[in-house]
Amino acid sequence: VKNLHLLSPDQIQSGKVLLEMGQSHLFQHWAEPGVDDDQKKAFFTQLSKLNSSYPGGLASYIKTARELLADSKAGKNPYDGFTPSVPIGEVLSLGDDNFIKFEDVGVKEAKNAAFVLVAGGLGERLGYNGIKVALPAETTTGTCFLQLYIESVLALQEASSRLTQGTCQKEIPFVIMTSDDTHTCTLDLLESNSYFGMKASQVKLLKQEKVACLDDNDARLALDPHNKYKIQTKPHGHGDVHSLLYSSGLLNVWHDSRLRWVIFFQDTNGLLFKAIPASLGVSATKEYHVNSLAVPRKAKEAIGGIAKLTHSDGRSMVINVEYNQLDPLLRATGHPDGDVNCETGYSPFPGNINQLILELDPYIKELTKTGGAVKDFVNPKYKDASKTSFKSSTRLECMMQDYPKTLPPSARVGFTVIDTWLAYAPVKNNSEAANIPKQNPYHSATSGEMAIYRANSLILKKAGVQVEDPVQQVFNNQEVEVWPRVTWKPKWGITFAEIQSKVGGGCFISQKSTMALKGRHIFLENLTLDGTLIINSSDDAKVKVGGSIKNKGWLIERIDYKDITFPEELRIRGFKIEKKEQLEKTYGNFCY
Ligand code: UGB
Repeated sequence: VKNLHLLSPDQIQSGKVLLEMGQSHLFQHWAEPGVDDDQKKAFFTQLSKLNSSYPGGLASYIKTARELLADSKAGKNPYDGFTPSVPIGEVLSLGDDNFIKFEDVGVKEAKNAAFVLVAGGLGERLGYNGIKVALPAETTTGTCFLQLYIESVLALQEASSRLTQGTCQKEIPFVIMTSDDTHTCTLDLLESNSYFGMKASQVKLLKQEKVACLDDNDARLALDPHNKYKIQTKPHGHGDVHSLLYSSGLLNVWHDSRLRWVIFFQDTNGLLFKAIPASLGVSATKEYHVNSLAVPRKAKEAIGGIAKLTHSDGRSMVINVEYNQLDPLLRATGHPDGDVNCETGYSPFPGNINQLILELDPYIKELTKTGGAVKDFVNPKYKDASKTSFKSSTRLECMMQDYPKTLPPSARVGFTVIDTWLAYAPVKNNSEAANIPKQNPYHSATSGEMAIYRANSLILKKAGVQVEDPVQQVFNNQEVEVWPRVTWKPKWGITFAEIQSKVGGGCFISQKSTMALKGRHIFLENLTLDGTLIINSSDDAKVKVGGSIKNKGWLIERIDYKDITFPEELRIRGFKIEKKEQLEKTYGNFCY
C-alpha cells in the first residue's frame, strides 16, 4: 500500500504477523504500489478481523494448524493412551418420581439461567434455503423454532418466578449465535415478530466470524480463487460460541446479576424444552459443572457417545467421542467386541445430543484461562496416500461439546439421559430420505414434526388422557407414526407436573384429531375429541374444556416433494394440513 499511514496500527501489526509466520506468498501477486490500493486496504481490514476473532490471533491459528496438520499427516490418533469407561450420570424417565423431583428443582433454578442458541449453521444437509430457526417446528399452528424457543424461555421465566414466590420476574437472558449466513435473517425474523413476546433488550445476537482457509501442510493461508486481495474463509464451527461469550463480556454481567447456569442448545430440536427443567434439576442437585443431555444409544449407532477417558499419564476427561472413534478405541483397550449393548439393550455410553448445561462460575474461571478457545481439529481431504496435498483448502474447526477437554480432572462433568421420544428430534436431513441409511433416524422435517405430536400425545397419556394409537404413514419416502396432532403453547405446561394439574379425568382424543391449546389456564375434563379443537385464551382467562366434540377436522394430505407449487417448508415434509372443519373458541378475561 502506497500510503501506509492510512492503515491502522492494528492492521500493520496483523500484516507483520503474516510475514513472521511465513505467509509472504499472500503478497506475491500484488500490483505495484499505488495500484489497487482500495483492494489492498480491504485486505488489511479482513486481516485484522481474522486476527481479532480467533483466541490468540492469527499467529496462534497458524501455529495450531501446523501442529494439527502434522498430526493428521502422521495418522496420529487423538485418543492414543486413553482408556474409555462409562461415566457417572442420571437416567430419567418422564413422570417417574425422580423425574418429577428434578423437574421441580430445575424449574425453580431456571430463573438463574441464561440460554444460548447456536444458530450460525446454514443447514445445507436439510436442503432448505432459509434460516433453520424460521422453519415451522410443526405445521398445525405454524410455530417456527425460534418462536417455540423464545416462548419456552418465557414460560420457564414465569413458572420459575411464580414457584419461588418472586415478587417480580427475573428476565432470563437469551443469546443467539449467528454467522454471516444467518445474522440478517435472524434479526429480521425477530424484529418482524416483535421478538415473539420477549423484550428486545433480553435478546443478544453474537455473530461468529469465519476462519482462514489453509492450502497445504505448512498452513499457508489460501487466497480467495476470485480475489487475490482476499483470504479465503470458511466456518469454524459451533465451538466459537465459547470465545464469543467470553469476549462479549456477557459472562461477567451474568455473574454480577447472580446467574448460575448457561444452557446451550441447537437450532432445530422441537422437543428440547421438555427435557430442560429436569436436566437443570440434575445439574443443581448434583452440582455438575458440565451436564450433557443425552439419549439412550444403541451400540454403534451413528451418534457420539459420552465417555470417560483416562490417560496412562493420569489425565482424565468426560467427553463426547464420535461413534466411529469409540468402537475402535474400545477394541484397542481390552474390549474385543468394541461398543456393545448392555443388559438394558443399549450401549452403556449414552448418545450426545449436544445440549449442554454449564455452571457459570467454573465456566468463567476456565474461559479466563483459555480465552474461550476450545480444542480445534482439522479434517483435510488429501489428494493421495502421500498426504502431501489437499483436494481443496481446509481450515481449523471446533465443536462446543469439546469444552470439557481442557477442564481439570476435579471438574464435575456428568450427563442426563432422557428418552429420545421426549428430548430429541432434530431437523437436519433433506427429504430424499432414500439417502438416509435405514438403521439411522430420519432427523428430517417430516420426522421432527411427527415427533412433536408423538411426544405431546404420550405426555397426555401419562397424565391420564386416553389417546388413540397412531397409524403408520409414508411421506417423502419415510415411514412415520402419525399420532393425534396435539400442540400447546409452552406457557400451558412447561413441566409434567404443570400439565398434569391441567388434565382431569374422562378425556379421550381420537387419532384423527387435532388439538391446539393457545392459552395459560385451560383445563381439560371429560373431553371426547374426534375432530379439531382450537382454544385461544388470554392469560387472565380460566377455561374449562369438556364434552363431546366431533367435526370433520384437519386432514394430513400427502404432497409431492418435487411439486414446486408448494412452499419449500411444506415440500420438505411431504404433507400439508387440509383444514376441513374445526371448533375454535376464544376467551377473554375471566371466563370459566
Ligand atoms: N452451528 C453454528 O452455530 N455455527 C457453525 O459454524 C456450525 C454450526 P449441525 P453437527 O445433534 O446429532 C452436532 O450442523 O455439527 C450450529 C454435534 O457436533 O446441525 O453436524 C448450527 O446452526 C454432534 O456431536 O450439527 O453435529 C446448529 O444449531 C451431534 O450431537 C448446531 O451448531 C449432532 O449435532 C449444530 O450444527 C446432533
